[in-house]
Amino acid sequence: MADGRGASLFVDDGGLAFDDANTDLIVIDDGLVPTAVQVSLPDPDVNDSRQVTATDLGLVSVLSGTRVGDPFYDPDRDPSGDGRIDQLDEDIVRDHLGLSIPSP
Ligand SMILES: [Ca+2]
Ligand SMILES: [Ca+2]
Repeated sequence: MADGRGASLFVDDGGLAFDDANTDLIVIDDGLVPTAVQVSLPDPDVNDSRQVTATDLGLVSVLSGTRVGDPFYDPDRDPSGDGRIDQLDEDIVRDHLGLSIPSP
């Protein structure tokens, strides 16, 4: 998106705002040197059904309280990608309930 001063911002996410990798690339181009920044975006579609539903919320909720290193921790059910499954992750899914994610 241009800011009116010749700078631009691109988000290259391979066509999806939410993807399996939980990371996306932002390119900031000031007209001189483009700079790429890797960012993490939440992925509320934890079962990759391309819809965010109560099923996703249940899959996250059942593992709430687990973290990296715990036997039941599952990174696919950690929408924030911070290594802990907690209320924040449930809130991310809840905030996106009903969202449909287009096919790539
Ligand atoms: Ca889903
Ligand atoms: Ca988390």
